[in-house]
Amino acid sequence: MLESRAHVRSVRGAVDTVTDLGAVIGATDGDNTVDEITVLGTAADDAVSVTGAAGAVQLVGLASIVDIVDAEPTDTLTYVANGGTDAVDSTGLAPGTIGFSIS
Ligand SMILES: [Ca+2]
Ligand SMILES: [Ca+2]
Repeated sequence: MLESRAHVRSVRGAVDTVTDLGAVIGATDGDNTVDEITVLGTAADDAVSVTGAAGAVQLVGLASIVDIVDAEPTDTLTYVANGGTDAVDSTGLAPGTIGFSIS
């Protein structure tokens, strides 16, 4: 739940948000459970870029930068366009980092 609150704050404010999906905050490995992160775009046209590798994922292009650490391949990151004609570039996301989808 803490992760969800952090996420909501990330799309409403202008402060970078780090979401740690590890079992222990500050540790460097995953928690072996499925974590689902949803990032909401704005109602306007957004240009979003997702990059990452080795458990670290970054989504830029919105009011704030969303950083995810300790991600596992079974975790998911869903980007919701939320209206407008959005451009999403995930070519910088290494395969097996996190399950990324666009909704
Ligand atoms: Ca996980
Ligand atoms: Ca949008």
